[in-house]
Amino acid sequence: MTDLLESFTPGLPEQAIAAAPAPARRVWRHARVATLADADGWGLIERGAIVTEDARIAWIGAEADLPAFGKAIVEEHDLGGVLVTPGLIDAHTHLVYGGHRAHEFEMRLQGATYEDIAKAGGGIRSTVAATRAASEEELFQVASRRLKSLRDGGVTTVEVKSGYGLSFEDEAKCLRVARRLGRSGVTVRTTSLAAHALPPEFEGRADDYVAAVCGWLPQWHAEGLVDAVDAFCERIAFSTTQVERVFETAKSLGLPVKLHAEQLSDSGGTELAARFGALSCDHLEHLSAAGVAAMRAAGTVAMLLPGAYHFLRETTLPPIAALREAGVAMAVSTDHNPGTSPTLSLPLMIHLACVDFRLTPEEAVRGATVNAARALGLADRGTLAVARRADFALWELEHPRELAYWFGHPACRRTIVGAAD
Ligand code: DI6
Ligand code: FE
Repeated sequence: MTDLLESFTPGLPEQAIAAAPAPARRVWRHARVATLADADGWGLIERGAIVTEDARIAWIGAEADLPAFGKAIVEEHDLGGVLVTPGLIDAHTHLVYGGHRAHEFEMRLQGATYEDIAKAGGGIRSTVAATRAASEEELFQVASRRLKSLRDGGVTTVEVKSGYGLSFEDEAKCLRVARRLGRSGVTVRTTSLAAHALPPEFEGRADDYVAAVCGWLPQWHAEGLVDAVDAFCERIAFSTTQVERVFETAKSLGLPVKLHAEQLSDSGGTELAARFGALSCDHLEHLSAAGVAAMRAAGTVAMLLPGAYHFLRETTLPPIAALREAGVAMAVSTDHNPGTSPTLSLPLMIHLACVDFRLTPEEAVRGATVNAARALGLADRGTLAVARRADFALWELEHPRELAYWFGHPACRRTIVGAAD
């Protein structure tokens, strides 16, 4: 098998330089390709090839049908028969934070609940204290390592939420870190989750905090720090009325919204989010039939987070059958965060989505590709097709169903972002 790094030819041949700005055209041959390009099925191409031009796919099909590009090909890669899928998309993470909460995990194993710990001043607030105490550089260093782990598991696009700063400057600090992470190659979409928890200085003044967040959002937006707006709608966090104010501000700025909804109880957040045309509603363990109908009507993606379900030892499942029946697109992400889902493996979430939530392997893989792209409002990725982003993951596997089968194995051989690194 040709080693991809070794086969990379630094510098362009003279003719290519003379022809600049011709695109860097690469051919990736000898691969079993799962395109996911049709509405159903894996879209398998047994002995496939992909031609990329810069960061886009220019041609994809059976290697036997490869057009003759001649000298226009600047690099050729023999993939040695590996499985190629669209790069995975982790569309719900809280990647930027200080410290960790292993001690709370121990407390929960001894019987304390997540809500008990939150009410006693632990939980999100303890991570807020650690995040405020950390410098921007420190946060960047730890978050970079986390991002590398995600990428080692096949991820080429990731959403990163703020939500552990909870002040104007600390939220901005986390969003800047997220933006900087996006310069590493992996695409990063940033989300403001300032309405995640009530910071201690606003104790007993939730409405005032929400008003402050509504004042801060336009400033973060003006600095180019925010791609979307999220909130935690829950009895231990913010009410639908408060979330509505945050969403009104987002709307006035032209920013899409999404919502942590019905995770611990049914608070009706989903219906509210659907009214604002939310990209996704996330968690959904306690989603009602009315919530499913609202999501269907709005075309909102159901973001399933089996890591948090597992880690909190939840017993109420999201209404998967009803979502499927209604034709609501289901996505799967890590929800990486220090309190409820400290995982950095999206393939492991694909496995849990099958075993615990009863998704089929194809549904789960679509959840981490096609539907995750939709949950981020990104139409240019999630499948392998002409004109899409040339973001792939290469797997030491024979068939994509194995992504759901093996668990805890590092099967990803390499990710390719924008056709190169
Ligand atoms: N739901 C979650 O699962 C995370 N945030 C949220 O709104 C948990 C965040 C944490 O416990 O630190
Ligand atoms: Fe979350």
